[in-house]
Amino acid sequence: MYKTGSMLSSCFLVFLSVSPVIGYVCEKTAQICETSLDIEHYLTMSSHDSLAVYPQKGKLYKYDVTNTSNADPVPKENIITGDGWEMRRLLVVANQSLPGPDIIVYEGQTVIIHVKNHLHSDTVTIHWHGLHQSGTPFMDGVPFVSQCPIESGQTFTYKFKAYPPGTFWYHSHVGSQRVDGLLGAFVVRKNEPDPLPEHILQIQDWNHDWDGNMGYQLMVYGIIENKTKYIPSQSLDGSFYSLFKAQSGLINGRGRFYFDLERGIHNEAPLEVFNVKQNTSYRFRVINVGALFPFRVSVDNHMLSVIESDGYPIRPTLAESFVINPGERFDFVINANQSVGNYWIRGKTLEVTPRNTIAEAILRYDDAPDVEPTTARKVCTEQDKCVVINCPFTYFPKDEFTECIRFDHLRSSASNDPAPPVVDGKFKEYFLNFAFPGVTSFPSSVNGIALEFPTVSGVSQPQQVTNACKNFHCDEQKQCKCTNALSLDHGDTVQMVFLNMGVGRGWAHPVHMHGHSFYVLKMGYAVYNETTGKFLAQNPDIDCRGGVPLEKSFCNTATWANQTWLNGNVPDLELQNPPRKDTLIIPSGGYAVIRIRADNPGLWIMHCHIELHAADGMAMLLNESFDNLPKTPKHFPTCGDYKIEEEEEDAYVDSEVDIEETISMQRFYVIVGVMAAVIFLQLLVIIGMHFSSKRSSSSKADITGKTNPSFNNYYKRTLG
Ligand SMILES: [Cu+2]
Repeated sequence: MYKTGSMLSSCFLVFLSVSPVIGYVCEKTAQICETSLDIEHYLTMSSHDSLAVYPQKGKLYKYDVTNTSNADPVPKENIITGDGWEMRRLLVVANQSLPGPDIIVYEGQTVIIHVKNHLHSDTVTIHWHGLHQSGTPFMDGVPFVSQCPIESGQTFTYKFKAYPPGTFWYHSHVGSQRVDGLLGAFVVRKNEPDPLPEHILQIQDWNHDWDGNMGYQLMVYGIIENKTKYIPSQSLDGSFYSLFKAQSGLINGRGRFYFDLERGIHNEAPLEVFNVKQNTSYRFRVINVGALFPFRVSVDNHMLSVIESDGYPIRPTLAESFVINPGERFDFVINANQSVGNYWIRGKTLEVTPRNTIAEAILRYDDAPDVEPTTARKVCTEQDKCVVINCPFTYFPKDEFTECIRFDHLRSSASNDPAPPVVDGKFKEYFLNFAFPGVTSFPSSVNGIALEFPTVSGVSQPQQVTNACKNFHCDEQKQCKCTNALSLDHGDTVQMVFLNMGVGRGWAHPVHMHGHSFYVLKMGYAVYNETTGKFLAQNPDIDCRGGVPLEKSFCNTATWANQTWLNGNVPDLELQNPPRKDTLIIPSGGYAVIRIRADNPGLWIMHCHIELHAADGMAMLLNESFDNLPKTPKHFPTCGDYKIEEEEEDAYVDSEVDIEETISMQRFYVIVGVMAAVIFLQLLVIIGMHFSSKRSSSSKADITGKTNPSFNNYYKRTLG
């Protein structure tokens, strides 16, 4: 059914050395890389052969095995374990695996991926997170923005250029379907000689009971368990996490459920193992594919040299650990310079109360025994402090002897990639507040506006987009729900100030922009207590306005407190070596100044990458260079609402009359026909009687009438 043949022969499928997933690696010299993703429902802790399995001592056994000492374990490669919870959970996955197959291609190749929706009842789309889709905005995989959703049974073929090089991933962009497991790594390798050997590490929070839709409903209506309301946990700085309840953490789809984290009692589910050779350096490509929680990632006994984020290089920075938020990627290098053995790879959320969640995997040196590590995490002391990259706040509590290198402290290592400059008449600045402003209700929004998605493919059916915000009265202290789009003119330098301020702050948001990797010029953080690290006040650089005191302001129409900072005159902008990102954490009470050059015509969504916030409306569209939109491919699918308008209703009623008339005419003809038939039969009877009276004097041949002109004439007169 798919065009495989010569295309696929230029590529090959491999078992990646560490991953249980069959991945796709395109041959370096190929121009076209073609593969497919089959989207299906699937269950954790089961396979077609074993039906259901349970974990014990890092192995899996078929459900009916009662004595594991004389039974063969079930190979874990074919089983999505999640956290090993035996009650199976419904997933939506690609190619029956979690994460889905790694897709690895080289810079500049043309990628063709056939996505077939085998789900019985849900639509899908696949977004290629971090790829710019220059010239192909209709391949960005966002339902009702870049395409119509792929319906059950349909196949949609994505085709785009692999650019830029770096660590990316793919995931569903439909509702909160990503939480159900439809995700995987997408790596664009550089065409460079002798790259380091590499591993892909996908980390995520995990709830073994709920699918994405259930999680969303519980966010809206509250999580009540055992007649007790679930209280969101808090970060070190006092900001809150949302209502996705993580029971466990996974690395490459594997984790274990801790019955008692303090005492280390868990369900013995198998973990992911990364194999390394002693005295060799490895590149780890780390992706947070989770729903909500940031993870602090470390490797026991090994320092990490962080070299890249979101596909763009940063000056190598040594650290004990780094923090990675949903949607972000960090690449680090480690040198396997310790004694041969097993070492814990740890991911830990930044929750302080009332719980925290850990993800674990094993770094195993060649020739080390197949046992679990017994290593311990680095102890941070006054003399030997731990350094953490990408803190979403400024200080750890003083007694933790841990120092932050925030993202705004990092610099690009690219030699010639300065920020787009301010050009007279071609510079625009926007203040965008990602928050939950409100008095009685607190919708996820940007500047108080929750995004209402179009009901058509926005990029290819732009004239049919209704509910544009210009038809609504959105304002300083109001909430709105509409199709919120910011129009960007071609070639402009666009400076955006992402905020997390006003009455709706209190939760940090990882903001993701499609179609671009923006330049991070400056970040402003909240004011904190330097000893405890706790939040004191929001950053004073921003004037939230709104005509009300700050503690009541929705911060929907913010500006610089110092008006001389307008027109690109913000002090201390890093213009020469700004690092680039497509996903950046905006801490509660803080801001980030970013720039893009509007050189990629398209309709791009920009949203919080916390799944439930995005699904609830914390998103907006960038309508970039509308006049220069690339032409959509021939026969590109269209979709939309169907509503009966007033005139059409009349037409519908008229057509009903027509139908009735048609029916009555048909009845008339039937009645006439029946009457004619009756008359004809009566005539036949009369003629029959006439002929039978003559039969004695004429031949049999006359019965046909052929030789009897009087019969023929009579016949003609009657029915002619
Ligand atoms: Cu958010």
